[in-house]
Amino acid sequence: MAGGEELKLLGWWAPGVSPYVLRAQMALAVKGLSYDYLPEDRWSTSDLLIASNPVYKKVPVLIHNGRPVCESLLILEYLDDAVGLAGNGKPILPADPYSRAVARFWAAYVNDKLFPSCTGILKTTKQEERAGKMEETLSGLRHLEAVMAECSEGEAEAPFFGGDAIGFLDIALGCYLPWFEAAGRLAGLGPIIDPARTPKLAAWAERFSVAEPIKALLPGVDKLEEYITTALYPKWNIAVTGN
Ligand SMILES: N[C@@H](CCC(=O)N[C@@H](CS)C(=O)NCC(=O)O)C(=O)O
Repeated sequence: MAGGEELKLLGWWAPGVSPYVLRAQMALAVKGLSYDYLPEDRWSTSDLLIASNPVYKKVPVLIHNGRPVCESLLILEYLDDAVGLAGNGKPILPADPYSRAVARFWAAYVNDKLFPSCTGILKTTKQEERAGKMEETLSGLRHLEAVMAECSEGEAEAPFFGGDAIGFLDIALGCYLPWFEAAGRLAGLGPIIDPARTPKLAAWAERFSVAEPIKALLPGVDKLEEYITTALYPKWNIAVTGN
């Protein structure tokens, strides 16, 4: 990339399906930064990944001028903080310290509570357990509906959590959108983000999915479903016909 800065992103072997890698890619695209994408091999962990993220050995890892930054949310923060990485200069985090803290709170909630509830739907075929995980997921989405309602309150109605532009929470949550859709379809539960239940969130999801530069990065849900059924169901001991 320009200015002698070198960015590499260590990514997942199947494109588009890792929400964490997608999150880093979304942030790089929003900031207009170019980078080399280095996918991991499906069957073996590369020496570069082991050296770059020796603690977790997970992707994404952003390597900036040879120095690794691990953990997708930290990569987002780093992209705002790193001197020399101007890109288009658009910040991801809000400028106001309180709004930053709130965005970080919800991003952590989405990571630690909401997404595990959603994958919980996929990790069981027992109806009762699945219904419990669905209820947990819906309860999480209701919280985010309230956050979106606050953003779209008053005269200056904002299209995104980040205001007029895509920001930290938009990317932190938006990288999971294909997963919500795939989970609803695979579990036969219909749309998980449903305009009838969470209208503001559903409208946000629609806007985010077609926004530039996000649109081109989102994987087709069919592709994600195939990945879940062929690569993850066997790991989770889920029979493909077990819906
Ligand atoms: N908390 C990490 C999670 C990253 C993660 O789970 N990455 C998966 C790909 S989706 C991975 O590298 N898995 C490799 C493994 O578990 O061996 C982040 O936000 O970056």
